Amino acid sequence: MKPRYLIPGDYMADPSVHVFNGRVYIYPSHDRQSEFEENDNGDHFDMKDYHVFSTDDIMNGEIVDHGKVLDVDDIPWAGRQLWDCDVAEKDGRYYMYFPLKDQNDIFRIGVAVADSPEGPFVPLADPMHGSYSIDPAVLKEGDEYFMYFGGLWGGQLQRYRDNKAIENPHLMPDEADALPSRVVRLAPDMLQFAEEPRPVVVLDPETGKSLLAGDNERRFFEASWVHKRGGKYYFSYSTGDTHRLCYAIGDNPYGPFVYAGCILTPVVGWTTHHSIIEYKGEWYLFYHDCVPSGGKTWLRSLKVRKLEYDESGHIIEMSGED
Ligand code: FUB
Repeated sequence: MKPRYLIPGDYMADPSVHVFNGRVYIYPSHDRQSEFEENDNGDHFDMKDYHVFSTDDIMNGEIVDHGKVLDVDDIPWAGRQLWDCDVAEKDGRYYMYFPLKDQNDIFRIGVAVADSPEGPFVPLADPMHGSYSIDPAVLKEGDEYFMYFGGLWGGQLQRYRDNKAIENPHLMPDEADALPSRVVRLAPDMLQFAEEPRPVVVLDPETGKSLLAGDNERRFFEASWVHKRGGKYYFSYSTGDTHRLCYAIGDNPYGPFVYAGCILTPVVGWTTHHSIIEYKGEWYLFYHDCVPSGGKTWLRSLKVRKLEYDESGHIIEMSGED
């Protein structure tokens, strides 16, 4: 079955997708034409609001737009750039986690709360204490919730070591361990971290050691997502400057995860970003590309396709050119 463009009338990216109350809810970034030139800092991703979409038939059904659910102008601590968000449900309330630069141009992660998966979401007055960088993705595991986050370059992860800002932000040398994504358990009120974030280590299956910073074809760059299948945890992510979606498999939400392969080869456009869900017995990959905008990397369009596993539980690699 061919991939489907989900929202042909607008530019949406970075889909975080969940099933709430039997229905599929899509929480994307909302791309727009920016006055900023394209640069390595990502200034051209100058998004200002979020919409929520839903459906009960992923490949063929109507995609309902529930409208604008959060605007940067309503966030008290806002500077600029609403990047990839995610939403988690607990006890009938819905918590949207969003990365946004504060008034010092530093990415923090904020929370906004709603009584329905359709929003609208009301933001808290301050970002989450101890939060940094971008791309929050939340895994619900029984009564506990784990947030994965982080992104290199414009996502500012290289500014931090051991959860503290360093004086001279820098990437690691090629022969050092790759800078990892982070994982943190959320507090029972869902509004703060319950602990210090920990590194999400991706191991090389050959050496049993961390992937190296110079292993650009396989190491983490941004766009964390975790799904569970057959008792295993699949940590998937973008390799950034090599434009691949890759994954690694672990036995618990904290990892470590063992590198397992490529999910999607490069799409048209610089960024690649996704989520994976099971719905009505089938698995789906939600992602984006820039074909409809003629390759403008800041004007991305949402896509979905079916995802399959082989008998050993490995994801069958797909082409981003399809
Ligand atoms: O949409 C802005 C940024 O681009 C996201 O936060 C990254 O994951 C990349 O997709």
